[in-house]
Amino acid sequence: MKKSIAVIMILAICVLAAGCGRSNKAEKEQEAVQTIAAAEKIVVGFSQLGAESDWRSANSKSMKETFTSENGYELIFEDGQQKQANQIMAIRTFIQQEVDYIVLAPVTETGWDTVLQEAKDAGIPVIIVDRMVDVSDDSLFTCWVGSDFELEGKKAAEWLYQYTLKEKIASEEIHIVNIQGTIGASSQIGRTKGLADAVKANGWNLLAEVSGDYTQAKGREVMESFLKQYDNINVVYCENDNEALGAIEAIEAAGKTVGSDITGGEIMIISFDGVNESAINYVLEGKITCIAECNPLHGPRVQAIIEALEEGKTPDKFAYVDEEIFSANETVKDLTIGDTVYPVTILQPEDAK
Ligand code: GZL
Repeated sequence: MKKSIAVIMILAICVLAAGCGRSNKAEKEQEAVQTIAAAEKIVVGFSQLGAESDWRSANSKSMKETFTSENGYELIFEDGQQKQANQIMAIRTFIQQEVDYIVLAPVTETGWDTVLQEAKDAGIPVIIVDRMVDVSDDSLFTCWVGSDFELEGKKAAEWLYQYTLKEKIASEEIHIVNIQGTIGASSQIGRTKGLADAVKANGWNLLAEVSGDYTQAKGREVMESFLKQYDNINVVYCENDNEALGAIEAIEAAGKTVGSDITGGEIMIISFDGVNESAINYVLEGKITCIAECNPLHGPRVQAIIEALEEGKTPDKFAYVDEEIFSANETVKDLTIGDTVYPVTILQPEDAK
């Protein structure tokens, strides 16, 4: 609730209470106390894009655990079910409710200008979390916090390149398929570009790219289709762990083996996120060769932005999250991308979930 309205309500209740009988006065004063309590809460309207993956569930959990009443917030959580129209409707509802802040986890990058302009006209700051929005005017949102998805893709592709060097696998022997994320999502755009640039630079054979929409079911379906079309796949680049789990189901159902022994006929699985417990265990078992981390715990990061704004400070417009790359295969110890060296985190048996 907007504090200004709450203050007026409190004053009105106190005036009314003064003119009432004893019992009624107590009720009015209790009402004033409740109104004060409500007035002190910072109301956050959060438009979450969906519940398509373990990453998304962890992201929602982080937001709900952060924006609690005990922490001084009232969280209004709306699940967009992976549809932009639902998210736009949620934002318009938040505007009507006069929330103090709008947080948006956008399903795709485009199509937000109009509704973000409405939020700006209503004087409500908008914080973008996770994926990016592609708008004509950056003043339509206050801040963004999330991952460098192209860097995630570069890390995954560079791990594969370093592996081929150390194992003396010729570039022309790499036959790769990409199970993409939701088309138009920043995470899909960045991870797909990271691979595409490496394919071009290294001369790998990219057989096909199809969206698995970040779900396990679609990931399995896409992999089944790839296996019917191609008999020489030896690397599967999955743009999240849920797709990787689906791909592994399809590969094993086809009587093939996943692993890092490409020249021995195994199919290598490369993935993103590192949230799904089965995926972490698969890394330890060697079924998934490496995972580029994508950290979902944005609740405290968004809270820090809101607290800064409440104090009249100007937080950074863009805040990128530091992330690792995980493997149990010790062939590649670190990656150099640009001027930065990224150590590979080698998972140990005690990391099992
Ligand atoms: C990445 C996020 C992606 C995850 C998927 O920040 O947008 O969406 O990689 C999730 O698991 O569905």
